[in-house]
Amino acid sequence: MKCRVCRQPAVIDVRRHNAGFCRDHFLVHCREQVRRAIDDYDMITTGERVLVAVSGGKDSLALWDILLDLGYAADGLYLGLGIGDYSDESATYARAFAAQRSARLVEVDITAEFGFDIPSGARAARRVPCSACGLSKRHLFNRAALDGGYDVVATGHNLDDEAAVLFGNVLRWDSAYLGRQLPVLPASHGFARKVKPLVRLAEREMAAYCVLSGIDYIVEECPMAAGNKHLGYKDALNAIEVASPGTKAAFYFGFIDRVSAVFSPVSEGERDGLHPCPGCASPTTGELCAFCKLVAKATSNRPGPAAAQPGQPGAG
Ligand code: Q46
Ligand code: ZN
Ligand code: ZN
Repeated sequence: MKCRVCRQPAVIDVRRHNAGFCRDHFLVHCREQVRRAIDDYDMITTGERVLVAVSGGKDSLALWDILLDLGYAADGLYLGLGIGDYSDESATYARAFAAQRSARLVEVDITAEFGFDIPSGARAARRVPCSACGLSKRHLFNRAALDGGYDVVATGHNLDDEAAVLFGNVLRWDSAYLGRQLPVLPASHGFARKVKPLVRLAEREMAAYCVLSGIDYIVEECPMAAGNKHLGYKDALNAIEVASPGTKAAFYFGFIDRVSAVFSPVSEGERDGLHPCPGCASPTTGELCAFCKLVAKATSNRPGPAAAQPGQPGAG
């Protein structure tokens, strides 16, 4: 197979585009897909400050790299989740990338700042780890963006991630989630704007992007991911995609462009009942926000007053 652009030998084929690319034109293709996603959905305006949620994995590091190449003022935010060796190792990749690109990496360590780690916090709160982790990440990314004066939080969700989440939400007809499943969530009521600039790129393309541009990333999956429903949805969609390339993109973009508006009033209604959490001032519909409840449960049996006080290294 030859490169679609220069006719030199291709190093990768992208079946849903029915195209091969040489190294250089593949990197251009990835940047172009991100630029188009940003333009099509009005994700980021020139001059805005972007906070990239960085995990040390291929998607978030590729996203950060591309945003910097496109000229955006993009800092990274790494959350130390306390998931054993996986967290220690993923942090080293995030730091190494930041150093290599002379970019600014903000770090928040959940154990040091809030007195619990995700595995033990999830057990104490009787939640599955990914649920405790997901709500913590959403809360802390939002907090860091608002406190740091960033205009927008960018996450590395790719086409495979978004199609799998959509598939799960459609299987359950979860209308509130369907209303929120957009490539851009505008800022409102104490929420920073959230954008997903990788929605036009598949997981395999992000791995190839990192390999071809010399970005080292953590290859191991998070050990807590085993049994995660989304992995099953991804496998199911991959089987369909092999037989019929382009189906995943048609499924996701068909929903975004033609169906999602039907569901948005449901989630807009959800935002109406919001008020500031008495614990942390984040918007919530409950007495305390989900993160403050998690912190309270996760630290309720810990001795000493340091557990829930932010900014005390070594607490917990
Ligand atoms: S980090 Fe957290 Fe993921 Fe690990 S515990 Fe689950 S949500 S799998 S992206
Ligand atoms: Zn080429
Ligand atoms: Zn709170």
